Formats: sequence, structure tokens, C-alpha cells
Amino acid sequence: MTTNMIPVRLRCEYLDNPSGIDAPQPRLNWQLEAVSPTQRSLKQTAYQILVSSSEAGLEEKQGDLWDSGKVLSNQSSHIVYAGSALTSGQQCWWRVRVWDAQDEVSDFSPSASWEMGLLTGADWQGKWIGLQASKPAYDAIDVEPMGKLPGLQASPYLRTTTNLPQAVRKARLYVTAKGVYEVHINGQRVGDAYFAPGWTDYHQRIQYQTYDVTAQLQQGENSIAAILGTGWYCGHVGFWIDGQGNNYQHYGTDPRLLLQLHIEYNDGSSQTIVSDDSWQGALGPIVFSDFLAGETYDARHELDGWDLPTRATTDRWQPVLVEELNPGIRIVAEPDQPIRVTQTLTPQTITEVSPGIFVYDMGQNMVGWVRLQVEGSAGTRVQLRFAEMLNPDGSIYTTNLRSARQTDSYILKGQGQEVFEPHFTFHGFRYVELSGYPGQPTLEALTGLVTHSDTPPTGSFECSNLMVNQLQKNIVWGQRGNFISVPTDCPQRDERLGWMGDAQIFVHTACYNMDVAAFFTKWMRDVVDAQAPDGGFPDVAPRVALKTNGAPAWGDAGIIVPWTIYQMYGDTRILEEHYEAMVRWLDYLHAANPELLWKNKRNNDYGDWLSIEADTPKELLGTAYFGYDALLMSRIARALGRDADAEKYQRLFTAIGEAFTRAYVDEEGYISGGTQTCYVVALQMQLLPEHLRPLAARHLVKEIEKKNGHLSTGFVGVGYLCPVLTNSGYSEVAFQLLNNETFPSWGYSIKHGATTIWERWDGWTTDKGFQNPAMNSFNHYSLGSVGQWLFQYVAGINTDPEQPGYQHIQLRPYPGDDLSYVKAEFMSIHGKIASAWQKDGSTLTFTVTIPANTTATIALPATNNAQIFEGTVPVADADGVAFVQEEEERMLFKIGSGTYCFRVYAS
Ligand code: RAM
Repeated sequence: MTTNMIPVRLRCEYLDNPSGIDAPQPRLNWQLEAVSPTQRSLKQTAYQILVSSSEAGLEEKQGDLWDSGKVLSNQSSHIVYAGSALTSGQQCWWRVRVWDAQDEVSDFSPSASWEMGLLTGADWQGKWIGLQASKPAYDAIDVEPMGKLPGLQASPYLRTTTNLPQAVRKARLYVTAKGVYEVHINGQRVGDAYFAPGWTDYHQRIQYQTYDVTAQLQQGENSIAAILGTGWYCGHVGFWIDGQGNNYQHYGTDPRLLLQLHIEYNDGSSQTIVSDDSWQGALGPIVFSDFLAGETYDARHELDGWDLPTRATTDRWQPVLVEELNPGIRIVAEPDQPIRVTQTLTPQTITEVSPGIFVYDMGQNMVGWVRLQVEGSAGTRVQLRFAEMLNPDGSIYTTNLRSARQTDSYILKGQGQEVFEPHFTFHGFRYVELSGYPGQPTLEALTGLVTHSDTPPTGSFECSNLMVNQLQKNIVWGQRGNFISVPTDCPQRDERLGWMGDAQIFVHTACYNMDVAAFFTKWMRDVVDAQAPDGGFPDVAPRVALKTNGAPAWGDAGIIVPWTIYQMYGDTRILEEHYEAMVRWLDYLHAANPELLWKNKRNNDYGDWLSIEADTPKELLGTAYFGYDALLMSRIARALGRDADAEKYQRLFTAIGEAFTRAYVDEEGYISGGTQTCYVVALQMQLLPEHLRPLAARHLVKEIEKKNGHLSTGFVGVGYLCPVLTNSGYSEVAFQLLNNETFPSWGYSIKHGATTIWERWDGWTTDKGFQNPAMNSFNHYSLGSVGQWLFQYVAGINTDPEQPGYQHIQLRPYPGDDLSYVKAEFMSIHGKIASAWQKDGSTLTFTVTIPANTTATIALPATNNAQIFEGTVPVADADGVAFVQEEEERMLFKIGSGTYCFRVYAS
């Protein structure tokens, strides 16, 4: 006998068959799939996991590393490995089977695997290598019209060869850089990651990647070669404040490589090849390659055969410089998905804006670079410049890039068709200006490569309003373009920093759109590395360019982000890992503000950043966040079973709420400052006594009316605006804001052609044209935080806050005015949740699917005299549906797994 469901999508630490895991006890996860889609209410009552050190062993159904035995549990996520201790490089194959409600057991799943990384510092035998002087400029190359930009340097090429005595059974390459790297073995690029090892605080922690290179090696002569870029390590990152100081060399002066190749032969013997003084290095064609400046590549300087076992000799190769490892700097496995090219775009139009200057429109504000195809004579210089917008005359608008050059230059070698892609740079752009091109360029000359941390897509949202559909697209494009190893504010100007305020307001939306659990697991480590000794979280993580501690709503990301990851994925480890850091942040705030109003240590104090003629008092905003931190900390402590702390923080939260109300709220519920954001944060953060909440909500609505039905919130208020309105019984006002197309609104930018979320509501207006170019990005995700409301309220897909992680789901859709249908899907950690509604005269149809081994409470908008059917039967007779209770205007039912179609006929 087998069950009606099968375990699928086995993952370890949120990843598919990962290698390079350094959590000593990795967490395992699977989803359950109904064998037949018509089956309902499927439940797991027990599981058994087998983990084996060999694939063959697992075939035999033996778990020599771990046999969990039959565990009575419905848990299918975050199962902590509890077998024998795992060693560096250990391969683990695993399978799982489950028992259902009738105690029938399923077959074992197909096997999945994970592989441990290098677990101790002693595992690293290689040394850092680089070039003695990687900067000897190519004087012959004129970097005009770039002007002088200090800190640019040529990319070192490094290589070694090795003779392997026999056929290779298994080979793993462990590699990292101070800077960014690209590795080649025997002329072939290793892996498909870009900008590895990713951005961390290189003074404290450097990530490495693990690659299976078994198939790339051969018996006999082999070459291992690498190119280094400056990246975040010593290239340009962040802004150049008032021309003071440099925005490069944040961590060091020259890039370095650390590499280790572990080889196992067929006879069981092994060998390790490392980066050391046997390597050679040379400068090659990359004159410079820098995130902000772009890349200049002189193909005439290519090093023939640089990555092949045999190469043409040239006197440009020289011994490398070798540096010892610093035991104070941790070398850790990258825990998240690498940065990859995930899509290519073909340009839509090409216009010659002045003689020889062509502007390509990619049709989409994107992040990455373009591939250039060109044919011409040696020495011809082709230049590509990148911009998000156009000037009225059709030329590219670059003033908002500030000091970022975003320019790639390719100098031809003159040998037939040449193809160029830059190596270590990325640009934010919709338009590409091509100049110096020999001949008449065609659309085919350029291809756009979209690049970002390869977080798997999880959400989709569609409705009857095309503008809203475009909004959802813009939100997703903003997320793609800005999730590049860290969640950045923008991808184009001289900034591209891990701004905490932006991240905390957007993280919830981000979790609906893509699986960002591993991404934020990584970034929270950056946040905690950036915590100051006094407990202050930063404004930006990693902490560069801006050394101050975090402002209200910025520093608080240190609590809000892990809390949100816990809500969305049920992950308690991220809470446990950072608990002490969160406590220290709250202690820091509390010690500085014993009166419980956030008066001191507001640092850069951005307030409700980029609001529209609505200045929210900064102390009030800070105090609201201080209270929210205490509230979330009490819940976090509760989730971790730290009950005494939970009580303590609950008391602190209550006291901050009282202080807030005393200081800023009158007896009619008016809040000083009176902006929309004042009311939004007070309500969202639950700071008001119960009797004042409806009054405050009413004042919020009045404020919106005063603005002629428009929002005025900035970064901080915007994310909670529609949720607060909806929770307070004003969903129709939230829908009005969503549907607006007049300024300021989401619709306004879309009406004017936006394909990403703008930094500012007034980034461009019909009255004033472009906003101040000193700060005007057209690809910032913060104002896109309305995405959470679309999924969680409009489509109604939410977790039960009491049981985070979507094993118990809350479905509470809002069929808003002006929309005739909504269709959304969200791939939760337990599987796909779908929610759709449709209006047909006075009939409302709700079609929902929840995965096996989950349950949901669905709150249907209906009064108790409405007729409700599920499929063809009255709801009372429906299989898998149980009535729970009636609320005002809602009927609540509990459902088991499966697909349901509810029809509500208004009486
Ligand atoms: C801007 C950034 C970011 C914001 C800060 C306060 O420079 O782009 O989005 O968080 O300012």
C-alpha cells in the first residue's frame, strides 16, 4: 500500500542539491504532492529520513549517516540533520518517505544530495595570490571621454599547469577572491556564477564557492587559470561624498585569488592543487573593469592560450605575489544562490540620434550588461554608454548617474566577427548608446543580459487592471535589478549600497516574488558583521561609505528582516542565530532613550524619506519603530521559547506605546504632525490604546481625502499604508490609491512609461521634468513595497501569524472595487498556494489550491444569508470543508489540502 502523496522537491538549507554547506547540522525540507489533483485533506503523520555517505548505499535504503526512524510528526520543513558528525567535503545522499492519516507509507522519494564545504580554517592550504603591481596603466589607451577616475586598475590573469597521473574520479574546486573572479580549467569557464564570491565585509568574512569540476579535468596536462576584478573589494562602490574621500579601495588595494582543487583518482589516491608561488601572472586585455566605471577591453592585448594547458610563451607572464591567509578572517561557504545571467533581452528599436551615435531601446529598465557583436579593423574603439532615460532630444540622460560612468569600451583586434561581454561590471539601463561602431549597426549587434542573485521566482499576480499588472512587473524588475549579493538601493548611480531602510520595508514583498530565504540568511550575517560595538546596527550593510549607525526605520532592519523571514518561511534558526545581536540593538536604543521616546542616536535621521509634502516628525517616527522593535522582540523571544524575555519585551513595548500616546496623540486620536505616515505607523505598530484606533484610522482617511484621494507617504510609510487601511476597514480607500494614475501614485509613473519602480514619486513629472539629478534613480524598489498588500490582502494569501511558514494558511481575499478578477500564486516552502477570485454580476467565485500537508482558514466575503457553494454542492456538504465561524461580512471555513471552487451568491 502506498499513500496518496509523494515527497518531492527535496532541499537542503533552501537549496537544490547544494555543495559547500557549512552549517554543521543542515536543515532538510520537502514538499508533498498529491498523487491525484482531486484528492483533498492529505496529511503527513510521520516521516523517515535516510542519509547515506554513498549513492549506492541509499539505493539499498541504508542510512549509514542517519536513519531518523519513523518520526511521528507533520513537519516537512527545517528538519535538523541529527546523524553522525559531518566532515569537510562529505557527500550526503538522502531520501524521505512519509506516512499519511491512515498510517499508509509512501515510497521513498528519489534521492537528493548535499555536500559539506571546508569546515575549518585548517582545510585551507592555498595562499592568496595576485600580481605584484596590477596597475601599470596601458598608457597607449586613452580613457577619454571618461575623464580621470582614480582607482581603476587592469585585471590580473593568473595561471598554472599540472600533470595529473591518472583518470579523475571526483574533483572539487574551492575558490574565492579578494575582489571578484572568473576561473577557467582547460580553456573552459568554471560554473556560471558572476561576481563571485559576492559582497561581504572582507575584513571579517569572505565567502568561497564550490564547483564540481570532475568533467573538466583530464589525465595528463591541465591548466587552471583565473582572471581577477576589483569588485566590491577595491573597485568603486558607494558615493563620493562632496568630492571628499574615495569611493574605492574600501577593503584593500589589489585583488587576490585563493583556490584549492581537491582531486580523487580512480585508485582512491588523492591530490590537492592550490594557489601558491608556482603560479604565474600577467596583465591582459582588461584595461579596467569596475562596477561603477564599466570595462575597457583592448582585444589587441589578449594573451593567446592564457587558459590552455599549452600556451604560446610570452614574456608578459611573471611570478605571482603570495600572501599568507589571515586567521582572523573567516572563509565561509556562500549560503545563497550565486549571481547569474537569468534572461537575455533583444533591443526593440535603434535610433541614430546624431551622426554615428546610435541609441538602442531595450524596452525594459534592466540590470546587467550587453553582448556586442562587431567586425572591423584592429584598433577600432567601440563605446557603449548606459542610461535609464532619454533627454528630450533622444540622447541618453546620464546626469542622474552622478560619478558612475557606466561605460564599456571595446577595442577590436581586427580578426573577423568579434564578440565582447564585460567581465566584472554591471549597469542599470534601458537605453544603450553605441558609438564608434564600424559600419551600420543593426539590432542584432547588441543583446541584453539580465543579471542578479538567482533567487527562484515564487510569486505571480494578475488582475483585470493592466496598470496594476504593470506595477507588479515593475516591482519584480526592481527586485531583480537590486538583489545583487546584497539588497541594494539602486543599480546604476554611484551608490548601489545595502540600505537597511529599503530592505526592511521591501523584504515582505520580496518573499512573495522570489525565494529569498537563503539570500537574506546571507545578508543578515552582513548586517550583524556591521553591528557596532555599542550595539548600533548600520544604515547600510555591509558597512561602507557611510559609517554612521542606523537611523530610525533603517537600523531596525536588524529585527524586522529576520522576523519577516521567520513569518514567511517558518525559519527559527535565523532568529536564534541573531538573537543576541537583536537584543544588543534594542538595549542600545533603550539605554540612549530611557524616557522611551527615540530622541537620541537617530544618527542620519532620514524620516519618512521622500514623502510628498508631508513631514512626519522624526522623533515620533523613531519612537514608533522603537516600539515595533520591542513588539517583534517579544514575539521572537516567544518563538524561541525564551518566555521571560518575551514578557520583558512585551512590557517594554506597552510602555513605549504609552509614552508614544502621551507624547504625540490627543484624546480624539489626532497625532501630532498629522501626516498619513504618522497614522500608518501608529496603527501598524499597535501603539495606540484600543479606543483611539478607529479614530486614528478615520483621521488617516481624512488626510488622504485632503490630498484629493492621494498618498503622501515616503519610503517608510508606504509599505504599511494599504495594509493599515484594509485592516482598519477602509479597503476601498486602499484600492483607490492603487488605481490612481494622477500624481503622486504608482500609476503615475506607469502612465509615463516606467518599467521599474522609481526612487521618487516625482522622479519625472509633466510639470517639472526630471527631479534633481543629485538623487533620482529610476530603479529603486522601496515604493514597490505595496506588492505585499497585493498578495496578502488583494489575493488574500497569508500565513497564520501564530504558525508562521504557511503550514497553516490564511486565505482572506479582498475583491476590491474596479477589479473584476485577480489570480495569484505563491510557491511557499510547503508548495504552491493559488488564490483567484472573479466577479460575475452579484456572484463571486473563489478558486483556491493549497498543498498537501497544509490546512487553511478561508474567510469568504459573504454574509450568513448568502448562498455558498463549493463545486456543485452547498458548502455544508463539501468534502474537506468545515464551517468555523461568522465574522462581520465574512464566513470562515477550514479546508484541507486540495483545490476548491467556492461560489458566493449574494442573497
Ligand atoms: C538614498 C538611498 C536609499 C535611502 C537613503 C536614505 O541615497 O538611495 O534608498 O535609503 O538615501
